[in-house]
Amino acid sequence: MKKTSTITGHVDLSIPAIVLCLLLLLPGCGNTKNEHSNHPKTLKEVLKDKFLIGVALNSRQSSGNDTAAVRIVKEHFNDIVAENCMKSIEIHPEENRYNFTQADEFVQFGVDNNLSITGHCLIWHSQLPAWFCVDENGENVSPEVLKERMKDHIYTVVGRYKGVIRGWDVVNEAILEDGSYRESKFYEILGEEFIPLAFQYAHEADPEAELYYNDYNEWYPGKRETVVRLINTLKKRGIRIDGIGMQGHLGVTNPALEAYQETIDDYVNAGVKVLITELDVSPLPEPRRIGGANLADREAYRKEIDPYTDGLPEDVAIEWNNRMMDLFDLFLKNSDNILRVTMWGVSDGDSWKNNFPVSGRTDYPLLFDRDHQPKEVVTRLIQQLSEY
Ligand code: 9MR
Repeated sequence: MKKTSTITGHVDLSIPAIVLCLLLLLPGCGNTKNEHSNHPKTLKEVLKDKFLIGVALNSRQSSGNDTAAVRIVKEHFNDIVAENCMKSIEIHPEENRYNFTQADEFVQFGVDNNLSITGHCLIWHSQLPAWFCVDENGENVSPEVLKERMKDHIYTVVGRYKGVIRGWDVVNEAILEDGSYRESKFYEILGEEFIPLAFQYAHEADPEAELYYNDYNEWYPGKRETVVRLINTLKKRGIRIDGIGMQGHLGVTNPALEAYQETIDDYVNAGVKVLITELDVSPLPEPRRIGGANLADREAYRKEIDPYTDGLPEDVAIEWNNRMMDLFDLFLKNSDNILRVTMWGVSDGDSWKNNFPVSGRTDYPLLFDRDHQPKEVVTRLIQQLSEY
């Protein structure tokens, strides 16, 4: 766009110009020396030298229809991930049919708004289309066939967004809390080898893309030991892995921050970076204190475990804000080793937590409330980091 300029060579003190000059003399108005005028006001500004600050988008957001959420995304975040539309059931519903409509729209949203883009997720036992691991009789396919299918899926999806998507959750949630492998179809047919294969295919499809393993509840010692073993195996075999995604589906007291720190340390010592993914902190009672996101761990609705339908009492809101602040303090302390922190949704009304582990509750797990207003922790973070 061309800049407009005047070439008359004299200053024309018309009325608007005089008004402008007077305004410039008012304290804090256009005065570059004013000590507050240049202070950053958004999360992405204050965190820019620390780590990327990301958010998951649903398709109403990446299509631009949810304008209130889009305003927040553009203002505060610099990385996006698709909450659902890149999962295999959505993007590859039948063996010979891909559906890129929503994924393309999501990626375009990122490109148009100059955001870094995370791909989620390539190989996951859940939201997996029925055809993927079985033949026409419903029997498991052979290891060779499954390898071909995985390769085709990964080559096609990663290849389509090559050079545009910064990094991929290559494998999601393959390891259980006790450190054993989840008995998924992938594991049943290929054993542990399905994970190195998936990383290898993803690297072949886009050699520049960062590659991550993503899971929840990694502070369980058994689980993180197996994740560390996996990192070692990949590294020993020269297969690229950049980071471990630590899903943050947390409660206000569970888990302890020490366990979180130990997990970060273990991963960093194994030679990878950490990504805090899928962050949401629920202040609601945890019926069974299992934590995490295993979709099978559901609980029936009871009024007494849905106590805040009319809003969050002040003491609970204070506890929630303090917990989120403590978590961000921990992330900031580890910022040399953390590539990104991603919220799993824009505002409370969007969150999957309203339906997990109990359907139909009113939850408050995200940084922006149902009216799209920032919670106190957002203001505190911006203030604290601006003062450095
Ligand atoms: O937030 C997602 C929700 O809308 C879907 O219904 C659900 C279905 O599996 O997946 C949710 O996202 C999951 C993410 O992709 C992987 N980790 C756990 C997340 C919460 O279930």
